[in-house]
Amino acid sequence: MKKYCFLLIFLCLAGYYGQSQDMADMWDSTTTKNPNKHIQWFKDAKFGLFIHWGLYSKLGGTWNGKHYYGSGEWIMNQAKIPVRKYEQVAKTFNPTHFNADQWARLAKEAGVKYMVITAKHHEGFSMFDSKVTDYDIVDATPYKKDPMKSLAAAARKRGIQFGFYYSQFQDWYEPNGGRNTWDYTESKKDYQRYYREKAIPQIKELLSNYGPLGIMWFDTPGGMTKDQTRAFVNGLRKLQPQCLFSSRVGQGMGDYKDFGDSEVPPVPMEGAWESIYTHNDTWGYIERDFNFKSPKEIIQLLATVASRGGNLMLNIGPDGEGNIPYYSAKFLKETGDWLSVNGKSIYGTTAGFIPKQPWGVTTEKPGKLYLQIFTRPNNDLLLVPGCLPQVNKVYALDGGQPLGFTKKGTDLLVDLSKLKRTVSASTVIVVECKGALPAYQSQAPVTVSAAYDQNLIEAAYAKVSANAQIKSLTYSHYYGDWKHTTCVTDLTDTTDQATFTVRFADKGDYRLVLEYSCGALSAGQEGQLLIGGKTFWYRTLKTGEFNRKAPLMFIQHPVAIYTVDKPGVYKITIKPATDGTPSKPSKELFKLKSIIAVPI
Ligand code: FHN
Repeated sequence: MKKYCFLLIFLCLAGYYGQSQDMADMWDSTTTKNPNKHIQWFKDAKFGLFIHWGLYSKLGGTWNGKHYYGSGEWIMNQAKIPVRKYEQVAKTFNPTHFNADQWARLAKEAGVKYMVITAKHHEGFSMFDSKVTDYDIVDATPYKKDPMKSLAAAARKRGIQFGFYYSQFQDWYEPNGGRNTWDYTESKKDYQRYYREKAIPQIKELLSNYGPLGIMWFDTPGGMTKDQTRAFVNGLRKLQPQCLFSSRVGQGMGDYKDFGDSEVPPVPMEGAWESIYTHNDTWGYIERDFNFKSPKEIIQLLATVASRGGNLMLNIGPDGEGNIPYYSAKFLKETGDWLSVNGKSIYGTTAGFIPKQPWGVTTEKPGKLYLQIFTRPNNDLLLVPGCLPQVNKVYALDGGQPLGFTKKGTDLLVDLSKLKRTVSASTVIVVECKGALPAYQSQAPVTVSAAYDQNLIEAAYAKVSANAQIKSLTYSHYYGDWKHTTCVTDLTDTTDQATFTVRFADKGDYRLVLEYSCGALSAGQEGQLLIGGKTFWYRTLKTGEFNRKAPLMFIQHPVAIYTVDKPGVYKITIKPATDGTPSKPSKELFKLKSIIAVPI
């Protein structure tokens, strides 16, 4: 039953994921029905470490004195550096500070269960000892050693699955590799020759010389038909049948789905999948990028991804000397400290059956529901909606403090007053039950309560009508640091509506704030918010245009104060106030990210 609920959600989101995003979209949903028999370790792992390390790490985002912003590993492409100049960087690449043991120890302390490192990124340089080319770390640099050998061994020694990232199509060094248009003419390239002469032999080396690999992490597929991709996959699989292939091998193949960079599905998703984020805004090292996610952000992201059934692989970018950025090491260790106490609520769990609540998210194991509390309720009474089977015991995971609870209808109310007020990114409460937990409650109303400073009613929970859609919008702040925000779009005519089913748990007055993005053409239009038979009017405010290559700005626009006389389930509808006319067609009202309900 549970399985079908997930499938239903998956199908509902088909439009959401149907648009062209990163290559990650090409994952075959049949994999969920016919999974690779070696997938279980991956599904249980939940937390992985991604490492981008190459010649670009030496450049750190600067070429010829000019600073480049965005993703450091793209500097060759951004600055259109000719191959013959770029290859000179290898002569200065001497990462004497690299210490495989230190890196693996950090990974262990961070609590990751797998590690994936760039063997060859789009720049074309091999960070391993390759007999296929001399453009590799052993032959072309003063370092002359193969760091991948020692890293694979050090990771394995600590029980961490080891894997390689390999850019199988984009190779800006090779005349026949994909996407170097500044040195070579794309139309003259023979991609098959590139696959035959470099990519396939090198991937074979990786699969043959580094022991049992957990993952081959492909990226940005291209230049192969579906049949060619199948032959490519089948040929490589023979070398290490247990090694999982990521969905970015392309053409709907792969053993698990990778979402776009920095993307999490807004609700649980069936099958094995992974969200990939980088610690700051770049994948490869940039010396000017200090936007490191705090331990709190990492932990809450990890718990959120786990609550939807997936893994988080978090990237770090060591520099050209082999140093891991100070804040990456520090914040990863702090994440590991939290995991060492609360790991049971993450590793080996599946998605929680309760949708996101104002206090946080849930994960589960048979007979156990883990409440990940990001925000403690002001009244210390935690409302857990959703028809739990017989509850035997409720306690804090850290320290085991038993907590009082009562059942009220289909709700469980947990008394947190005995719980010490400690600072934690997520305080985990365990609810032990007798019997199976229910299936994911996709139809449950969004909870709003006066016990929180604010309550988010997110676009993903809308029911849309007519032409309105729920879409994941992809954009970037710097070059390549993709962001994704789920919004209701195409609210153009009065029949295009977004309706949210909301349960107000407490009576009182609530300020309703619309969080939206609005371009110049949409600004100044009138919209309505309908609730409990009342209509509230507003005029949209300009924030800026939606453009994949620029930040998508959102405004928080208070539009109503509504008095909830009686706790219960209410509908909130957002729609344009008027239809267009043939002479003055209406425009999309805005791109709605959320309604924020603020108790006043
Ligand atoms: O273009 C690459 C990018 O440099 C980085 O490696 C990311 C990581 O997922 N993958 C590609 C873009 O999706």
